Amino acid sequence: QEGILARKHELEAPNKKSSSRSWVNVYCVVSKGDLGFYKDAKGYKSGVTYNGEPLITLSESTCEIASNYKKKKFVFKVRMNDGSEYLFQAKDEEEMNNWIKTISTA
Ligand code: I3P
Repeated sequence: QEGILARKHELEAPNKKSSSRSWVNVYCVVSKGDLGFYKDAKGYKSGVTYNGEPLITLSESTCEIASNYKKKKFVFKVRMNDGSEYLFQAKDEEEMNNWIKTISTA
């Protein structure tokens, strides 16, 4: 699965807020058990990740609806085993549920 999602880096470690906290649109790709972020589809094709960020290993991550985040709708979160956490906003409920399913089962 791939597509554009708005992303916010919420935590960079357990209970440690990220210093770069604005929402940015990133091109997200789940492939071979990893979640990767790219500027756009072209970036994905050429293998250049957004800001050179490493891929996220989804077997070591959890994904769920961000029910405590009230400012936007259709927001879900991905937490890595190092305690880092990202929020993602989908365009509607169906898209959100598709991503959660893909990320959770990858
Ligand atoms: C952040 C930006 C985010 C906001 C965040 C701000 O500022 O406005 O949209 O999160 O608030 O720090 P900047 O763009 O200067 O980095 P929300 O959209 O969730 O409010 P926060 O630090 O309270 O999370």
